[in-house]
Amino acid sequence: MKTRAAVAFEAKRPLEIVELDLEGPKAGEVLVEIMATGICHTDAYTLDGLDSEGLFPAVLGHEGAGIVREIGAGVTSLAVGDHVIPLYTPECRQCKSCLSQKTNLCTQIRATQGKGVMPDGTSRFSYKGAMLHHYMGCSTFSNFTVLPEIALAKIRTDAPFQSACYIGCGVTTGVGAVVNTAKVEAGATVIVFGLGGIGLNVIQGARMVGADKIIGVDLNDDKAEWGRRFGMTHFVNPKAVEGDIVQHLVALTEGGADYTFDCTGNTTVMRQALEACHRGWGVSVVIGVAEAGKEISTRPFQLVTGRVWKGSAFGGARGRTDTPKIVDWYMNGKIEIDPMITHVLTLDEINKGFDLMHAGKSIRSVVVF
Ligand code: NAD
Ligand code: AHE
Ligand code: ZN
Repeated sequence: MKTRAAVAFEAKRPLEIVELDLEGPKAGEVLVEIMATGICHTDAYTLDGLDSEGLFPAVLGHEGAGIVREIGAGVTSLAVGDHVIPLYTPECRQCKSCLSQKTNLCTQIRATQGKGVMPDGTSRFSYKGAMLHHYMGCSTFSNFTVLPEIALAKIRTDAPFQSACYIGCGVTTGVGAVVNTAKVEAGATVIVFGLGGIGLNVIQGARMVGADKIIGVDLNDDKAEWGRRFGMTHFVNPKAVEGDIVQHLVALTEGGADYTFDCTGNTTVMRQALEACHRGWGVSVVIGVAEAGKEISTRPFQLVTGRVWKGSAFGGARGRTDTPKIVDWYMNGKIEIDPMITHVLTLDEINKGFDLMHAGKSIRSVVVF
């Protein structure tokens, strides 16, 4: 079949809207009509050539919601007409990782996902006879896409696609990092570095679990109002701090935070986030994705004295199990999504979404097909 899609033909070049060829689903696969897709900073990072796994040409996009239009042989858990969220972190419920119950990082199809192909090693996308790569196993910047059954979460049909798509990455990543990874408790002190599409969801997650002090840190003063809107109690712009930012935050939290979260992808900030944790028990969670070649460092003494450095992918959420529950949280008013969707675009306007993100003028841009 044919499908309209935004294609990244090369790094650092705007996406091109073209009509592609899409092969139908093979055994264990599902054809999905994408109804809406968010633009996450990770898409921009890959398009900018900063991802060590980045492949071109590719159909990017990993934050979508849509409808099952066709199922391949052997698919049993989904039917035509089901509403779904594509999962870049699938859940096979059979691999060592899934069975361990210690991680959400299913390993069943991770190798082929990283190579930009389906589990059988081939791509379903082509343009003028040449193969295009899938991206993060999702490729939601295409009106139609094919995914493995284990990489789709079935969700309730009354959830609007325009909001539900954000649960496919940003919302789950931020709220999940609080609930699943850090397990923040009521009364805790939390610092969030980077108040974008992910950081604001960490803030609302911290509010949801009853954190007392929620400090937001961002270089962009415009983000202060955004943070307050979702539960932030204090705002710090490092540019306005005289002296050392870590000392400033440690003083503000009377010895350091119980939990800190990096939502910037900047390795210097990741170190600051660790060092702003309380001696003896503070936990710092790395959410931000750093560019290829970057490394983190700190004095080992920071860890010897009880601070803990952790990472979180997709908020520690088990895709097929947890994502439908987060949709319920949204539908029941436990979490907010709509105010964070600052821009709704057509597929033809998708590059504008990247420009708005780089200019710090959007929280989430969503493309509606
Ligand atoms: P975004 O562009 O919407 O927000 C980033 C925010 O960080 C902006 O407000 C920016 O002003 C701020 N910032 C940048 N540099 C800063 C600095 N030095 N100090 C303080 N603030 C700074 O991006 P996003 O969509 O929220 O994504 C944030 C990060 O999370 C990215 O690195 C993205 O790749 C990553 N991410 C990770 C996961 C995961 O599963 N681990 C999931 C989604 C996104
Ligand atoms: N491919 C990169 C790493 C990119 C990365 O860390 N991705 C996150 C999700 S970001 C979503 O916006 C993730 O889930 N990582 C776990 C995984 O298995 O990819 C690199 O450095 O090679
Ligand atoms: Zn993302």
